[in-house]
Amino acid sequence: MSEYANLLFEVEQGIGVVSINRPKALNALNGATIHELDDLFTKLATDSSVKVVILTGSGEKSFVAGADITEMQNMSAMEGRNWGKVAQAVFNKIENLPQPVIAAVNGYALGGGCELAMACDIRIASEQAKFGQPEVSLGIPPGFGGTQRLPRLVGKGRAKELLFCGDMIDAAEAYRIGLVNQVVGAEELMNAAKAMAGKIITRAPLAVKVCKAAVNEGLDIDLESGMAYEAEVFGLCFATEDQKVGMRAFVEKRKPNFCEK
Ligand code: CO8
Repeated sequence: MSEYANLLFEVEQGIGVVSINRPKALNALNGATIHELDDLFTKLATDSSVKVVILTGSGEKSFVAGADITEMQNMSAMEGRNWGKVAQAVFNKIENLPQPVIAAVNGYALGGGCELAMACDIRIASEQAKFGQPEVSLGIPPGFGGTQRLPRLVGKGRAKELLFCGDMIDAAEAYRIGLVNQVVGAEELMNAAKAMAGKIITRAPLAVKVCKAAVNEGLDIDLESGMAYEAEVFGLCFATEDQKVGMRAFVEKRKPNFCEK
């Protein structure tokens, strides 16, 4: 039995699969689910048996249909602010997890659900997935990072259209504007996510972690500082066994067998 009321978690061949599991509420994020995500991702950060994480939603209909509206309905301004900050910190933890995180978006990814998918490194969507930031129809703006991550992914103009109009877009449109990396048939979604995770696992783990950290760091600083960061971590990787293993394997025309965690 899962130790969580609202999450399922399993590990198979180094891939940790996290499913938000409140299908009756279309996997809406209530406070308990956010706390469980916090707990699980805190543990994952130091779990060397998990090389890549896939985040998805239980059931066929929804990835996550947003923050739980019934729970937010009567919040005061102070409660809303605090709730937003707590969830933002959890989403930041997911974004900065040392291991790559792939969102397998199986259905509705609305409001906090779209924001959760955007906190992941890569998004693979089923053809049935729908994305949107409908908060303006509820009298609020996004509060779990949507106003910040959406323009970084799709550009300012497209982000503002999605934020101001609150309309849903389908997976094909999400792909067209760069919100998702790949669209696959619903039946193929988990296979596609696992195939990508499996490919990443064959690459040098430390080098992958460094790529993630450098992209995340670099997007928050100026280009020159980002380049300096890259030069540092590039240099550090020459002190790793994986650099020796990888380059020796290339020269000897065989596949590398990386060892660093
Ligand atoms: N919260 C709570 N319950 C929900 C949510 C939600 N976000 N979404 C769906 N549910 C529940 C419904 O109430 C319903 O419950 P019940 O069966 O008990 O009536 C059940 O899930 C099934 O939903 P529907 O009957 O509505 O299913 P439909 O297929 O008719 O519609 C939709 C599916 C289109 C996804 C529809 O459910 C919908 O519009 N949901 C809300 C989407 C939305 O507005 N999401 C954004 C929420 S706000 C948000 O995420 C803000 C994040 C930042 C907050 C910052 C706070 C400080």
